[in-house]
Amino acid sequence: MSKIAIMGAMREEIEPLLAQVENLNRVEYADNTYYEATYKGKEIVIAYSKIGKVFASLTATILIEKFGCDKLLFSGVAGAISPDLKIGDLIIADSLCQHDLDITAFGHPHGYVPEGKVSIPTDKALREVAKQVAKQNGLELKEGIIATGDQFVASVDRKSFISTTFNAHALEMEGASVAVVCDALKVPFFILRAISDSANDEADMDFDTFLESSAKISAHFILDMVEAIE
Ligand code: 3QA
Repeated sequence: MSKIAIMGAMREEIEPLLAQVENLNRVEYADNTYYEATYKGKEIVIAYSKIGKVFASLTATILIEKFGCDKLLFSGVAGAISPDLKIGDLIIADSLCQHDLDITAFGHPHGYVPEGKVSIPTDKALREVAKQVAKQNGLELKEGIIATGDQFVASVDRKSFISTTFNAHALEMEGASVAVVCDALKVPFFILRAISDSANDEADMDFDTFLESSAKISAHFILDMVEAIE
């Protein structure tokens, strides 16, 4: 049977998960806390990484290499790029890219470094599970490209750069680094985000207002997925 990692970036993103799971066991490791648990008879390990790509890569690596997780689900919030994404809407990543990775001075495209990939797709089977869960619950699930960078985007200019350069529909600060780790270690992964703001000049205010409610929407969906995963 599989052991499923569920990660978030901020405490608020995993708290709704911790409230629902059973047989919680805290493990302190690498300056962070990992929560072994079960949900509907399935073994899971939950952690929040702290914000940004570096912390997220560290946590994803530990969930896989130390805890032996063989699938990884990310649950959290994101800033919307597409105007049809409203606060509270769910989006799953088809693929992810790093919008702040830039060696364009050498003629390379944005998001690319030698021996790397501009875009990394998520696991198709997990995306199918998500669509099935959405259908069962009568929920709308958007699907698209998610752009990741070590910046809280609160600017229409930056947002439109990310939109035109990467065709991205939403943005956040961890997904693509989790993708790099899971792709390299050949672990199927899935990234779900509920919109907390629109990455514009009101983003900081909206984020503070909607972090908790949107994080909950994402977390509850993820738990339904855990139940549905074979
Ligand atoms: C933002 C969180 C980080 O983990 C990425 C939320 C939602 N809206 C975003 C936006 N730009 C980039 N990312 C996002 N997550 C952390 S900064 C605020 C921290 O509060 C996704 C995301 N517009 C600290 C309180 O002092």
